Amino acid sequence: MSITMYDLAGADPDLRFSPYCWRIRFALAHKGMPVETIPWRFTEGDKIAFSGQGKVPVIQDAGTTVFDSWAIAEYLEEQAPMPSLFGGSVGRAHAAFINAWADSVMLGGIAPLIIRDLLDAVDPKDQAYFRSSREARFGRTLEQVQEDRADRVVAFRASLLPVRLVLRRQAWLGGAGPSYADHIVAGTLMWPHCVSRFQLLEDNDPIAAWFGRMLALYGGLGTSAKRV
Ligand SMILES: N[C@@H](CCC(=O)N[C@@H](CS)C(=O)NCC(=O)O)C(=O)O
Repeated sequence: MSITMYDLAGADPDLRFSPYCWRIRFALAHKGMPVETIPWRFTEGDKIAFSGQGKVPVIQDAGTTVFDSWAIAEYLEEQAPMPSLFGGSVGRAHAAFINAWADSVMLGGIAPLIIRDLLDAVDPKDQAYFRSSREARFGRTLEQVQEDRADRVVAFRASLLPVRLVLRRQAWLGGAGPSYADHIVAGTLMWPHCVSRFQLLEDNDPIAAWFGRMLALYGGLGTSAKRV
C-alpha cells in the first residue's frame, strides 16, 4: 500500500505549493516510494485532526501517522535506508542545519516577496483566514508587505550566497548527487515557483541552473508541477 500525504492545495486542487510538502514529495521520489496525495486546505483542520496538530505535511503509512517534514524525512530514511536521503549521521546533522536555515532565512526572505500573489492562489474558502492570519503576523496588509519587491529582491538574492558558492563548486548540495539538502532548498523554492510569476532568481544564477536540474529529476516531478 502506498503512503498517503495531506498536501496543501489551492483553489485549483492540482496547484500544490507548500514548501514543506514539496520537500517530502522530492524525498519520496528520491526513494522511489509511491505516494497518494490528498489535497488539503488551510481551513480543513478537521481532516488532519487525527494527527493531533493542524499543519501539513502529514503522512500515513500502514497505520503510522507522521507530521512535520523533518520528522517525515527521518521516518522515510528509517523505513527505507537506501537510496539514502542524508548519506549517514553526519550528513543528517548537516541537513538539519540546511533545514533550519531554509525555514528561517529562505522562507522569511521569500514570504514578503510573494505573499499577495499567494492570496490569489489559495482556495477562496481559505482567503479570509489566510489574509487575517498573515496580516496579523506582518502587522501590515498583504499589499503593503509585497510593495517595492523589485528593489527588495536584490537583498533576498544576496542572502542565498552560501548556496550559490557551493553550487559553483559542485552540481548538487549533496555532492555527487542530490540529497535531502537539495530537497529542502528546492522544495522551498517550489513555493514561489508555483504561486507567483515574480522572478526571484536571475537567469544567470547558478542556483537557477541547479533548480532547473532539480525540476527535471524524478521523471520531471517539479517540471510537471502546476503553476499559476
Ligand atoms: N515545521 C513544519 C511546518 C509545516 C507548516 O507550517 N505547514 C503549513 C503549510 S506550508 C501549514 O500547514 N500551515 C497551516 C496554517 O498556516 O494554518 C514542517 O516542516 O512540516
